[in-house]
Amino acid sequence: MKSAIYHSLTERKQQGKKSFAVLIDPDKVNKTILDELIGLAHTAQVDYFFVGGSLVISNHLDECLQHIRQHSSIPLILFPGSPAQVSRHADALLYLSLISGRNPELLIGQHVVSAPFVKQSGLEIMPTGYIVVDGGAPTTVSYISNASPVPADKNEIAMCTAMAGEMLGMKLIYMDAGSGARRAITEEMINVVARQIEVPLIIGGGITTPEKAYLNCKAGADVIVVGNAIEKDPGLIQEMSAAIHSVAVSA
Ligand code: 1GP
Repeated sequence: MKSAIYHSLTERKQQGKKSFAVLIDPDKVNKTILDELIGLAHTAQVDYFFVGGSLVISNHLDECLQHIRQHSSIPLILFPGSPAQVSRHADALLYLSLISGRNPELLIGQHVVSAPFVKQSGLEIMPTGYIVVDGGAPTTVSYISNASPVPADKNEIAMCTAMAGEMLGMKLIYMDAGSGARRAITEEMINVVARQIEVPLIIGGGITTPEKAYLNCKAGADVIVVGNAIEKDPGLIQEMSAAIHSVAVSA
């Protein structure tokens, strides 16, 4: 089993370093936009690209991954909305189980159906407990998953879900308010969860400012994922990256 990317995540965590992942939705980019993002991401020392979306409508996924691969050395991690979004052109796969929901298909059903295909992909597989938190508006992920998110103020539910996920063997916990969430996850919730788990904690959904990214890292996030805000203003990559990486320096 490959483990290089997971090793880099845990090593960064052990060293007190925070990581920045830029989320790329293949439906929303073309080669010109990708080139701009890649250039900015390299200058800003972005740690990871996450690629995927709740719905990938176009068939650009392979093309998008191959283009990034040709022009960038930043690790490419798939963040799939469905098993159809597994491609051997990435480095690793967030192997998501929606542990905040009670939809058996997204807990284990789709995994069973796609297991041989996922294994054959040769990707590094990173078992990830995926916790969707209410972000103040129905997001694509909450609709598609047909599962209720954790209420935004129920820190203990998030904490117990993350603890159970870790004890079940998940190697990462990803708490997500959903793409374009009106309200990002609170620092209080991040802090309560981070104190109870040892595996890296990924936080995303509705993070639009470097200040919020910084506060999330201070609260215990290990990886910050930003998609929408960067689609709107790619120039944010530099400021976000500086804010996230500054936490490690001062930690
Ligand atoms: C969504 O966590 C990601 O699944 C990123 O969300 O697009 O709101 O940054 P945004």
